[in-house]
Amino acid sequence: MRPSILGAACASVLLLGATACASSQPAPAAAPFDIVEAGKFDEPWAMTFLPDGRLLVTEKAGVLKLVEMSGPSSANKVGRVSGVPEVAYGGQGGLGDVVLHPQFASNGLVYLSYAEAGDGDLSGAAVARARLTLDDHGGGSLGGLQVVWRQAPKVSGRGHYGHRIAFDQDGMLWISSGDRQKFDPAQDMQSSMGKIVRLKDDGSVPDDNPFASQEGVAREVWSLGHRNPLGIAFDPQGRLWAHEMGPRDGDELNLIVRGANYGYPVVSNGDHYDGRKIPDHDTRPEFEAPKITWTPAISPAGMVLYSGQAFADWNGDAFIGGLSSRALVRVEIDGDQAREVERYAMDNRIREVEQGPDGHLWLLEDERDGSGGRLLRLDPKS
Ligand SMILES: [Ca+2]
Ligand SMILES: [Ca+2]
Repeated sequence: MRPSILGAACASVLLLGATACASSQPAPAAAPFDIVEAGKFDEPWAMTFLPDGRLLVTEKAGVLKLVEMSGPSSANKVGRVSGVPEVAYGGQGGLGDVVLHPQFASNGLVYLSYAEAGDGDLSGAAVARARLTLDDHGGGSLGGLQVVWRQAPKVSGRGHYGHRIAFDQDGMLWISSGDRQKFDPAQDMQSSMGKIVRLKDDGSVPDDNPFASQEGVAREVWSLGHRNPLGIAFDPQGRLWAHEMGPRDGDELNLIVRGANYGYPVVSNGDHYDGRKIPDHDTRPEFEAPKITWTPAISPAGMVLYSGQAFADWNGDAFIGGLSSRALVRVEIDGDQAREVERYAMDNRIREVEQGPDGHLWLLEDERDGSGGRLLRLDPKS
């Protein structure tokens, strides 16, 4: 039986409906898992498991690591994969996401996102793919690197690259493209900033994209009006969920609808950091409203839709890492609605969430004051 999961704050507003409940914070939950430390990395950002159970981890400065799980965490062997493209490291920029091609087992293709330098101090997110070859010494190399997408245009600043990657069940490549802290480009169809992008696996634009009949950048756009989406994941029905950092408060979880406009920077349930108000979502119903908004912010980073057996009660739930909230957030999805049901306090900012081949949940902590970020495995309490 599922334990009672509604905290007092949530239950007290339950009569107001799911949305009101979702935007309040559940009481801290007692974790039904033990936390096992499985490694430590310099500014870790993302990870993905290989079919054989080994793990790729990106480090923001531009290093790709390979972890061989060999039982006790202290014995895990960590090697290096060479051939990573040069990254524009600084601020929020550097090496970002890592995902496998759906046919990785036969083609060996790995996709990486990163901040790419342009002229002067300009930079932009990029996604490249390359063939991974592993050696016998716990490391490997990337070959035949090919850039399949570039955020356009490159701009100044070092923030809000977004650049999370996911493949859908049809083998399409999806990229979240942050607004680079430039605001209005999120509404400009000739900028890829503040968009969710859908491409074929080689970076070409599918004919059935919602704006494929337009010119230029618009052709790659699936949805617009986003701020800084740092987590995207498909549910078992093939629907895409994406969270994004709000400005001051107003973090969002969105169900991504073909061609929809999510309203940033015209509307947000948060406001600007300098105190200027941004009209809330409910003032402009023509924009797609979030399924969850968080005030105070959780600073969402990383997300999986859980489908394992190790935590059988959690099948179909979304797990979201929290940076400022130093938490792992569990979200229940019911039809096209979603609500936060539990929040587990963690020691540190959580940057990335992944599901392992054994159904365990894995987390990467964010870098902490030059002492690295830990790789954590969550084991069900027996
Ligand atoms: Ca991942
Ligand atoms: Ca607002």
